[in-house]
Amino acid sequence: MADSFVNFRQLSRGCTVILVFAIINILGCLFYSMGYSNWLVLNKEINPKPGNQTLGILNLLSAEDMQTPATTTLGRTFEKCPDEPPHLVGPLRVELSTPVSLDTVRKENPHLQVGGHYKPNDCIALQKVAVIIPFRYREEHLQFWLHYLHPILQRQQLDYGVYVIQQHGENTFNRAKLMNIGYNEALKEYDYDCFVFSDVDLIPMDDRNTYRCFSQPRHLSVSMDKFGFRLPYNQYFGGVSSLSKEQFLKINGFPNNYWGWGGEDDDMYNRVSFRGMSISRPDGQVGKYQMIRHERDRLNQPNPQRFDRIQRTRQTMDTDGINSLKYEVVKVEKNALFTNITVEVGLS
Ligand code: BGN
Repeated sequence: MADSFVNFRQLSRGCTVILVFAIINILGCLFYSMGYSNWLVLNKEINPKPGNQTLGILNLLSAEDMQTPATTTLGRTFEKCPDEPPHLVGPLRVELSTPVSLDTVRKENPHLQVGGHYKPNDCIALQKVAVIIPFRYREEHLQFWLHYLHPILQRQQLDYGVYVIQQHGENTFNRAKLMNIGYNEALKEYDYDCFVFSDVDLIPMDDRNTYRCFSQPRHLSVSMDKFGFRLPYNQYFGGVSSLSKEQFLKINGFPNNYWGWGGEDDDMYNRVSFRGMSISRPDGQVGKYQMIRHERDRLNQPNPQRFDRIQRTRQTMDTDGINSLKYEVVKVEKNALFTNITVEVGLS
């Protein structure tokens, strides 16, 4: 009885082993045939058809592959960047107590090209933007500006270049004329279609405030800490603004004859409204800015003529502007983070 019980157990163990072996074999065959067909699909995507390989990346895609949805890695290279850049983070913390060296900023931005240029490598930027900064004796501000702005502009997927226009010598500062010079010099280099004019001491506190152009001239710095995060007055157009090439030419650019602090931005507001355009603005959250605190510049005292000048914009704007601009370039330096153009703007 005990023997027959043992034999029966051995017999059933033998059957189980054979059954398991058979199942493994069947599964093996199934996996192999599916795996092979997958490999065929994969191989078709990676290796283009012979005869389509010669003319660069675009031609890696056959006519058949070009019709596949634009989600393929290769196809995406040639698409326009989206209207809403996907890597924006919204509100930003701006910390201005510890200075940042240019060397650190360089290391933080390994994808910049010489002269402070960048363009996205996975999509075609919607606009080509020159960022113009009028400048003199504000090295520490510029370091903060570059530290904060370069990463933001890259997240905004812009094809951009940064131009620092430095006024040579010790004459009274002329912010507006430096803006005109920046426009002119940037266009000598590249076919920009949009110009952002920014003071060096203004840092945006939200990266959704896109440094690009809109259907109307744009005022970007609408909500500055200095003014309690609101507009100081409705017509205020100072700080950071953007105009397309077409909008800029329509108003004959900036005035050239505002020497010293104040009024040139109000003249710009007048120019825009006299040409039948309006000002577009982001909302008060997106348009938040922190201003780097500083003393008034010794060579940029309030301009006593500004009150008269802004009364006469309508009469002066056609003859004073980009069409009457005169200056001399003293030096052009291209460094890793910006193009530095030193100019002689003349006397007040
Ligand atoms: C205004 C200045 C602007 C300046 C803002 C904010 C004038 C013109 C005479 C009324 N305008 O008063 O240039 O950007 O303050 O500081 O001074």
